[in-house]
Amino acid sequence: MRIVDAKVIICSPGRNFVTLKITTEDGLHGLGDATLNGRELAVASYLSDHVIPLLIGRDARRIEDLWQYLYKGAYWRRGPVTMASISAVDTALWDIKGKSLNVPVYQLLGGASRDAILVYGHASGKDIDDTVAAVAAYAKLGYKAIRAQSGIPGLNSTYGVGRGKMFYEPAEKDAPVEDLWSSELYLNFVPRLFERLRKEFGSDLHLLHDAHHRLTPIEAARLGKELEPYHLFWLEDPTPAELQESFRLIRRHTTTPLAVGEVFNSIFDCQQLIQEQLIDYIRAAVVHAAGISHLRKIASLAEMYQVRTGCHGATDMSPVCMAAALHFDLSVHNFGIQEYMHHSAETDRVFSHSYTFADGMMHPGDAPGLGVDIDEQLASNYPYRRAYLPINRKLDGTMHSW
Ligand code: EZ4
Ligand code: CO
Repeated sequence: MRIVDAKVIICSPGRNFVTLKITTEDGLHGLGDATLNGRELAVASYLSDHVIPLLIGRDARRIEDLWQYLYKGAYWRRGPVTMASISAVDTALWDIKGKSLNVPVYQLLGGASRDAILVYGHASGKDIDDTVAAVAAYAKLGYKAIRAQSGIPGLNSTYGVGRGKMFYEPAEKDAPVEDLWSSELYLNFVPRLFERLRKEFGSDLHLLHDAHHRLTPIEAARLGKELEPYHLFWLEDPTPAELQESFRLIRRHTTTPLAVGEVFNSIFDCQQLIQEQLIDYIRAAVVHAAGISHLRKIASLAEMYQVRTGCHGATDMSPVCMAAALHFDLSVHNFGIQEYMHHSAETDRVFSHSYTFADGMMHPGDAPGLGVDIDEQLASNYPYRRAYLPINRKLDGTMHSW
């Protein structure tokens, strides 16, 4: 089953997406997401200029061999641009394999390990009252797990406080927005938010929070400790994870479960975190961690150490990535939770999909392959628009992690 065509489709139905479409001599096609938020065209070029010429004429059935060919064959290993490109190829080939055998991808991955997939939604507000109302709205929609982020008095804008109703979209046109940050104000505020949320919603609702890489290890330890009475499902990205051993310090001080890994692109980024049991959930995503094939290897390592999966699923993971994630989530034994942020109506029109949401749970559907397609004609009405993620500065102007 030879690959006869491959092309990159760049579109912006509300936000930018980079999609790889691979076609075989049998007339089947498969899709892979290659979106790297704020750096989309670098991946598109890597695919068009370097990867696609290598794909034409190859056997689409040899998924693992093609993965290794693109990984080992580049000599320059890893990095978000390379790994997002490999992911797009890998995901598209799983899609094709499913279609050629007439089964949904999860059946190729060992079949369903559960009936449905627990997902969490994103509630945010400008202050505590607003955030309480947003959490209530999500609970009313049936969500059993909700991430809560709130504006902080004294800071003009805060990570995770959305503009849309059902999603949070940080990328802005033309130039990066500049946020202001104070760990002191944040640390004094967040425990009060969760004290109130537990008071309002009781103990059964799963509550999550994202610190978005902003704290030092000892600050993160303090936050984890002070949040213990409110039993978070997880505290996400408490400190940047380039230094994996820094999580030892956090771990020594708190039993609040930790989730890390949305910016990871390989198993080597989380090897120490998993093997030393420094985290509870690994957040690597299909699109950024080199596809379904590589993410399954990460999950297998994690399974040995009782670390569960919690894939990144913000709006910059396209519906193609979302579908791939749901097939992965349904099949893998040590699944924990899946992030789910609604896409805009325009995005859903461009990318039709078979996955569904009901009562706080999702299912990828039983269409052959991934169960997602792209309307290229419609997509062409939404040309690429340059957009950047925000940057973050401390109150004295020092650059800080966003
Ligand atoms: O900042 O997807 O948990 N979700 C997140 C997201 C990320 C964006 C980056 O592209 O942290 O909001
Ligand atoms: Co996050």
